[in-house]
Amino acid sequence: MKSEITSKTSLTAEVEGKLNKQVRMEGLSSFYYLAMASWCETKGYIHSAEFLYDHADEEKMHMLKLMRYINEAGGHALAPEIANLKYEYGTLREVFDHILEHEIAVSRAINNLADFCFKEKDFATFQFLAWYINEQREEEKVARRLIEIFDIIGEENHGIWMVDKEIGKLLVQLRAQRAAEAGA
Ligand code: OFO
Repeated sequence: MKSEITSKTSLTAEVEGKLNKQVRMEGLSSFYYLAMASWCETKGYIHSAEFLYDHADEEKMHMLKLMRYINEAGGHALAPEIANLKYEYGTLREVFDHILEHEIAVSRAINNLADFCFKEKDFATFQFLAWYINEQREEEKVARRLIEIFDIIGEENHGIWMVDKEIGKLLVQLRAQRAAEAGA
């Protein structure tokens, strides 16, 4: 149980509320990716499915990192409610177009959050968010690369199967990069 002194926090209610909003966005992201992974798997796009299942785990990690920060700072992280998922897609390309749009929206949300924390002089949270700013830059880069794969190979004839394979190769590269960063 928290004593009066340990329950004191420098986290303002407003910052806590906004961080919890971001927790929800990351949780939703994880489930968006899961829904897309499952759709891909049912259509036989096994490499894309693997890529998206992997990314669902990444998003869950983003959510947990925020939750742990809120609680450590004396706030209360709220596990998000998940609703209104999209389960059907017309094409594989539609899935990846959706991802780029979504990641751009997440980057904007993180930037607005960081801007708010800076103006509030909550420099600890501002500094904590630097990790997310870098992560979003990386995620947008990957999302653009995925779209390039479609544009370069094309989707006609066996093109879509090659696209799926290339997405699998990109996942191998990203996992190697992550392993290298973790070992650094
Ligand atoms: Fe959490 O980075 Fe994507 O959404």
